Amino acid sequence: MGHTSLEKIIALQKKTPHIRNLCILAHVDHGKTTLADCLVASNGIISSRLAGKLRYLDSREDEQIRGITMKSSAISLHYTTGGNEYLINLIDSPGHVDFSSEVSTAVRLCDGAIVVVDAVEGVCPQTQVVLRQAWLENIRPVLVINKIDRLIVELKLTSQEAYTHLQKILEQVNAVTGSLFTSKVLEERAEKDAEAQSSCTENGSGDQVYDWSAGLEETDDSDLYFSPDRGNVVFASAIDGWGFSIHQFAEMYSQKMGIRSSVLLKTLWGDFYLNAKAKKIMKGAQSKGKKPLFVQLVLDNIWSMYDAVVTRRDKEKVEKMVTSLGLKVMSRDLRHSDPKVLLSAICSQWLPVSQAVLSMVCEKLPSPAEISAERVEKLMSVGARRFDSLPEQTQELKKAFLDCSADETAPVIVFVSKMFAVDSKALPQNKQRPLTQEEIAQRREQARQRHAERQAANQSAESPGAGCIATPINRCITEALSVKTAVEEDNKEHFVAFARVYSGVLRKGQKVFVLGPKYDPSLALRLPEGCSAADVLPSVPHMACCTVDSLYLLMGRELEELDEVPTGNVLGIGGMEEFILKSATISTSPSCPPFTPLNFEATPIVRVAVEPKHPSEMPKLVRGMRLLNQADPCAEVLIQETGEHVLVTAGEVHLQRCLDDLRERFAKIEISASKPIIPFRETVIRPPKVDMVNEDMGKQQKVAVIHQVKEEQTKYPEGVQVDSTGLVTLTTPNKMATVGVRAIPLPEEVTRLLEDNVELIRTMEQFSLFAWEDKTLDINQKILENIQEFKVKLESNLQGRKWRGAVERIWAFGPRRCGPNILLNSVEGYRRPSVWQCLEREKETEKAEIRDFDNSIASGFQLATLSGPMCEEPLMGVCFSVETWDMKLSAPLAQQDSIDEDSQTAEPNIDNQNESSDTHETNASSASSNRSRSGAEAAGSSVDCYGPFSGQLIAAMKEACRYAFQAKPQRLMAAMYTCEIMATAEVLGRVYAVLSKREGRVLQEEMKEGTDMFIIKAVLPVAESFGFADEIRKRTSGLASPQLVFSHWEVISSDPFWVPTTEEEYLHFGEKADSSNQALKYMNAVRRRKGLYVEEKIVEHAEKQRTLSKNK
Ligand SMILES: Nc1nc2c(ncn2[C@@H]2O[C@H](COP(=O)(O)OP(=O)(O)OP(=O)(O)O)[C@@H](O)[C@H]2O)c(=O)[nH]1
Ligand SMILES: [Mg+2]
Repeated sequence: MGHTSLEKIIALQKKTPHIRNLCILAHVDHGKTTLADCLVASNGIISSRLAGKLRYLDSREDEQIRGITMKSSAISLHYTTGGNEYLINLIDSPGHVDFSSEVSTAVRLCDGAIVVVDAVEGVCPQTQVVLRQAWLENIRPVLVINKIDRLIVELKLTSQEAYTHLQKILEQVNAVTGSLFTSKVLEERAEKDAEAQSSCTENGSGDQVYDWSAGLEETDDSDLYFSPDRGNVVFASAIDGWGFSIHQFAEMYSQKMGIRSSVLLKTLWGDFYLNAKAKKIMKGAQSKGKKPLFVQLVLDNIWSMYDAVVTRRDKEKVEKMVTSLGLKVMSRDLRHSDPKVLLSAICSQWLPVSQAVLSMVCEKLPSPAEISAERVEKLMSVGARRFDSLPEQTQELKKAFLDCSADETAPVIVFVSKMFAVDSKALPQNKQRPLTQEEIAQRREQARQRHAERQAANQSAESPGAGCIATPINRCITEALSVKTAVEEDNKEHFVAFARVYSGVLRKGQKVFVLGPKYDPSLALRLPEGCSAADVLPSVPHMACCTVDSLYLLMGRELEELDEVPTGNVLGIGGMEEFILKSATISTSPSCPPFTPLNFEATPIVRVAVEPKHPSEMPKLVRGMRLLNQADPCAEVLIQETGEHVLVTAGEVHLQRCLDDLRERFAKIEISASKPIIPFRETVIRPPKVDMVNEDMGKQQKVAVIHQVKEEQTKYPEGVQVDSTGLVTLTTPNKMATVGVRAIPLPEEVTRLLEDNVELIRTMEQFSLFAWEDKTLDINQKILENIQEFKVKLESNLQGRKWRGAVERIWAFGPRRCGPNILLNSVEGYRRPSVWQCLEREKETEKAEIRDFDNSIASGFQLATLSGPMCEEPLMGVCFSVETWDMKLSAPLAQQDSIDEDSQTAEPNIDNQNESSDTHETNASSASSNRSRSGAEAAGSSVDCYGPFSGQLIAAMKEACRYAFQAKPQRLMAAMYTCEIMATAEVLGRVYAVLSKREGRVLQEEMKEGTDMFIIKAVLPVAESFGFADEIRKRTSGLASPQLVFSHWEVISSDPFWVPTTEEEYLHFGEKADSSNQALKYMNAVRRRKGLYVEEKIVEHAEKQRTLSKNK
């Protein structure tokens, strides 16, 4: 370790008001890790010469090779300012979109953030994302505008131009903050209004006062914005080691010019200039054409330094400047052939960036003790639960958070945001330390003894006697065995929990409760009062008791062992892998709630199937995948029904990293990964008005009508009736029930609404389940309002005769009970409880009659929406309307079967929803099999030859949905990425070429102000995206590098089942028309992958062969 000793850090850890927990956030490549290097170098952990080159916190090999950060890592630094000593727990985070989940895990543990912005690129998509994340977690940001050197060296701006440019960047950043702030104020306003209204109605006063100020005027937002005069902005060039805030210059010039520093502070940034004659600072530099103070006193100095050192290499001038600044530069640096070396030697002394950044951090960011009540409540109230609906003991813990006390009596509360794997060799316990004199003596003694023993053994072996020989051999074997286990131990991955203490002191050997994300604090009421983790307690779901094994101080690549960690610190905890999967809450109090889940911005979308090269190594792969799942906050591993092991990642780069990790760390075997499995969705659309050659349908003569009619006839098996409007009627095999279902495409906005409100739908579903069991779920008032709003929006988007009253009649959402498809109850005379039950405050007066087997219909719908008929991909944007449902049942059977069902279904459903995603694939089917099994048991003797009735109904409903779906024009939906590409004018053409080759669509192109860069916004199908970033980079010689973010699903306009029917189409596409149908290609690829039947046309004519080979 550097010059700050471990003891010093341990002492600092106890001074909570002097701790700063912060992370560095930015868009990719804006210089986070380089900046962190400079800060780390200020503590002597690395040499300041290497700062910026080493990228110390990028400790993984692939991070160094690729030059991007992939994992967030923490380091503790020591800094003294104004006579106070501070402990700074710094977390460097990745900027690449694929790793944005790592940002979420870092932000949760911090109280503040350094947001870095590249002075040339300005605010980029990830900059906005990280600002939002910081906002959502209620942590305070400060700004570092980095890479100012690029303005001088690359863009060759004058100091005046640079000033204008910097102003623009500040405006951009503040605009993002401003919009976050406005939306929050409006939200709060709406909340207040709602409260006021309800109290109004309670009081019974009829008068209403309308207030149309939005509340923005009253709320003070001035301290939110970044402004150099407020001291929350640093201008820097991390690579050259310099950085400053205007405070430093204000101090400097107040001594030199005799102007008060407080005056300078206010005027150094802004439209002020120095009137030399009057010796006054005046306003209106711009209108009078004068140099602003900032340019004259600050930027010009830096510009002339660069000019002398880098551009003109004027030795004399440099020496003059160095002496006038009172700096010392080694002659070795003065003579160095690379002017950058000299530059950074001078600048890092003159304006050390670490000084500027760390003093800003200590001054402007809050200490852990200053945690706000708002943030605490947010952390404590999970999901839809209201803070005041939490049990009393739990609410009392809010005080512990706010006190942030390290007292013996304070409860321990720790949050683990992720688990990371370390080599067992890297653990401090296993590190080789220099031996002390005593230890050396001890070892010598042991060796001597062993030698003596061996000699004695040899002697006895020489003397005859069978029994004696056995002993040394035995010992050999046991020794060999123990060596082997030691080697295995050595290779084992250890997991360290990345955590922070929010209250109390966490000690080694302490007994604590580990609470999983799904733990319910009200369960603690069942436990004896005042119990601790050391007691023998009944088992509670999602709660475990364990002993803290080891505690670590995180020092970048190194870990240092600690005995205790007081409140407010970031730490590592060892030995938790058995108890924690990805994140958890650790506490000494069982009534501690689990923290709210992290806000993940990335959607895992890229899936590959992996298998070992040698099939015998399967168990190793399985184990490796399990470890990978634990070590990565965002990766998902699952086993599909087909038995494939699937890995789901956020993007291509993330995928590569996961595969490397599997190969080299977790499974340590050769593995092969399939091509990425591209997800699709299936949907139906309204009949299109034009055909494939853009001719109006219906006007032309159908040529291949005979062809089609033949197909239509074979499409439906016996027992299925389809009428001309698409209503499908299907009867169960025992002829007891008949359902009539129609598929209707949902308007696009509705699909989007459903997608955006998954959480609300989940809450509603949970409420219904609770109601089913005659329990109530207390839902947060705000969430209720959101549900209400969601309902209103749905109603306004479902207009027209077809949708009359549809919102009230919604039966279920699917698949998995929260997906973007709707089951509609259009059965005449059937009233069932609405999905909007939670909104109806009073219990409905007229109790709805739930028919028997209501659930089977919904289950059939869930199954049908989970995998569609085109290629067994989930459905999206489809409404299934049940129009008839006739039952011919003997009463006893129905009763028996359905009672059993009621009691059975509730349980698996709750589990299904909350289960971590690795079981998702099989959820719906297992739920249904559960149900049919229960049906079988219950029906007992009355089972007919077709199996249990509920099962039959589920199957019939599922089939009916599938046929109804097929009766409409079907389409595939492709997942789309959005990307922003920054490129110079020269390479613009090539970027467009790559985009159009991959079926991308440009949405927008604009010039970035003040630069010669263009920003292109485009959408691109995920299916075409693999290798896209690489291709763009190659074609533009690395000038443009796009980042792909999943954005939405889009209907592929071509019909996969299309065959040419009109003469025009024949002319255009030929009889087979298999050349142009992209949707068909996608569909068949998926079917082939899933081992489904693929209908392929046989080559009939020899001449067609030619086209085929050309296509290859
Ligand atoms: N010209 C210039 N280049 C810089 C500066 N700071 C960083 N760089 C360069 O920018 C590139 C990216 O720097 P990193 O520190 O790895 O960026 P990062 O933000 O950590 O990137 P990710 O972790 O991948 O998001 C490197 O090549 C650095 O040398 C700077 O002040 N000026
Ligand atoms: Mg980095």
